[in-house]
Amino acid sequence: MNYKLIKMNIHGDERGKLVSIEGGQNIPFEIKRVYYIFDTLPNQERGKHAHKELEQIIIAIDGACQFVLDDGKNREEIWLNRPDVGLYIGKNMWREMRNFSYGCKLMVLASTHYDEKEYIRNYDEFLRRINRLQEITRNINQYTKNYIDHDFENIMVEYRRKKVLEILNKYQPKNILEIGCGIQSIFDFYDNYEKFTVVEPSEQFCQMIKKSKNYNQKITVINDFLENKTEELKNEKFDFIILSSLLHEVVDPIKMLKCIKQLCNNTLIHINVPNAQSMHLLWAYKAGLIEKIGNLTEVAKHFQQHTTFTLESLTQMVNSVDFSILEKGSYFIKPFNHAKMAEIIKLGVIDKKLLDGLYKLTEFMPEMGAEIFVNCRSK
Ligand code: T46
Repeated sequence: MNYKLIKMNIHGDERGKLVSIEGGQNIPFEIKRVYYIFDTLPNQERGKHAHKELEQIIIAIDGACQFVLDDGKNREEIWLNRPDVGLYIGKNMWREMRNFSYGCKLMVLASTHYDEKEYIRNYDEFLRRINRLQEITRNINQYTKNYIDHDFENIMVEYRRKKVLEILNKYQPKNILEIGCGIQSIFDFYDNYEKFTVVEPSEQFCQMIKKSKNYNQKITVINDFLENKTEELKNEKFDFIILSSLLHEVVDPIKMLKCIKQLCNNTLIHINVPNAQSMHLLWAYKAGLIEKIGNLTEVAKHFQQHTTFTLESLTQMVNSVDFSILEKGSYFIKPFNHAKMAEIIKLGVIDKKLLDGLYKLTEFMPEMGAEIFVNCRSK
């Protein structure tokens, strides 16, 4: 349940009592609004709604009333009857207020300005939202775990980063947006920026990158889906957007590219995704192990991937949203699937030097790398 009671200190003497509430000290959010409710009546109920983003602290500065709190799964009732106890209610919590004592006065501290669009006043709609949010959280949690658990993916992450860094070092952008950072953001490896924004839906990934020694005041980490933040980020004037290993995972890649387009102002975008014509897949196809080039493999489904790309189909998609391509190619020739690659590394059959060689081998096999990339600009 996203609520808690916060006890506040009373400064009292023979003249009476005083409670002080100080922003940034005993309040877990920045206070943007204060309102109070008075002239309440015992037979009148209030509330009966939830908030999408708003956080509040409610204090019965005089009298008492009962709060019903509901997170879509459990319902709890509490009494608010002390001026030194605040009820914190976080987002996505249904609340009802009843049994007001005569003259009860509630003072409310709120984290946002008043916005009626932010209310959910219909209980069924609230339940639908909660179910949707839980589904997303479950998927993201499972996704996070799969990536952390998978051996060879950690090595692929390093080579993918190497590619992104080559491009960052070439263009030296100053205001960067990274969409979906995984367990480590690129800001750990590239520091020639003035502003760095990360948008990442996994809370665990966000917490991990915030613990980095390179995390600093120039960095903003937003724990959300890009689609929800496009409006907010529209005026940021990013000069570089990194969309590394993500486009194949989203349900609607064109929609995502269109969201990105709204953030562009002569912006350079780097996109990389797995290659459906990677050497190991072509080999598996010729060996009769896979029926068709371009089908999602079992490992791909495990990682919640939705779309397969070739250099040609990625180019077409990027062109279809009016981005012009500056460079494109592939990197890291991967002869085997992830599991076999992990196995031969464990056995010592190939070492770091040979892995580095595989990264560069696309010089001779330009379209057969395990991953493909395009660097483009919005027209
Ligand atoms: C909450 C509980 C504890 C405004 O114009 N500005 C405001 O800042 C607020 C809070 C309300 N209003 C208007 C909207 C309605 O026309 O005041 C009217 C009464 O608001 P409402 O019916 O939402 O009041 P309650 O007591 O049911 O709920 C209020 C808060 O709205 C709500 O956020 O959590 O108190």
